[in-house]
Amino acid sequence: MVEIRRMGPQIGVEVRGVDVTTLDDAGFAPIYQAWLDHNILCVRGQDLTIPDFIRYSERFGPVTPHPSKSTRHPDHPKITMLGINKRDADGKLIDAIYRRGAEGWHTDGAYNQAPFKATQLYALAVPSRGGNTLFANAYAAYDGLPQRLKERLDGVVGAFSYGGRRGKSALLNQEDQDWKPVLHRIVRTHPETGRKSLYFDPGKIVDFIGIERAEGDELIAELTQCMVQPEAEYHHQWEKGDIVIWDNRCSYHRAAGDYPPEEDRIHWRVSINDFGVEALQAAE
Ligand SMILES: O=C(O)CCC(=O)C(=O)O
Ligand SMILES: [Fe+2]
Repeated sequence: MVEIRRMGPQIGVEVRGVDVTTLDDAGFAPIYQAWLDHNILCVRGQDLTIPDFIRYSERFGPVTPHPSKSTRHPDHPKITMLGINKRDADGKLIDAIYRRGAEGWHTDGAYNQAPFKATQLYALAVPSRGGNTLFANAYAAYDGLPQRLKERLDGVVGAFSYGGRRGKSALLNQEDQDWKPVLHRIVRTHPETGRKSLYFDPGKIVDFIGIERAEGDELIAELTQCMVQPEAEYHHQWEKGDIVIWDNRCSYHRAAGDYPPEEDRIHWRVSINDFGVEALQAAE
């Protein structure tokens, strides 16, 4: 029996009682719709091989390799490994791996001309405590903006890059550090739901086009405050065998980054694009 149950009050839905490896189109349709309606979807209790996980992920859109080459699976470049090789040769914890995604609220792929539609993780090992992924609803962030900001942001375009204002990123190879910023509207309309969201990422924004740096700094601080609205959060506590997909067009997320470092927290991760050649080219 398939069970679909809401998780957070404004975000998140859980599905139990399916095996994603045998799901037909009629079985997949309500799952996809539940994901569109609730931004974040968890399917519990799956036992997958890498090809199973890629095949299921590709029902949502084309999967492309992540720009961080050093964390790709050596035999399956479409798979990024999270939580693997987190110590250097001297046994010292590598923060860029251990705390990946924990620097702050963000949306994945804002540095691409065609940002990732979705990101999906499959949990292989879960720590005894901590290690949650936190999610927030970006429709609620837009709805909660003061009217003054809604008017100010109307038509405003931001320039985003991998390292944002910091420039460099520890997860990129040397040859990939020189990232050319791309432009996105700060208020975006979701192509499938038609709803407006606040499209923002404080770690990847470089500038707002036509706005001075100092004024841009103030706007960044103000928008950062608006990203997570009361009641619009959901914290996912992982179970082994969970698949979680989030919609980068209408949600933000961050890793809690707080699990005991001597324990394993391991996921396979894929980046999922919108259909179309442009998206594929932009992600390469
Ligand atoms: O590990 C997590 O909980 C999320 C990491 C993250 O931000 C990502 O995979 O995009
Ligand atoms: Fe992320």
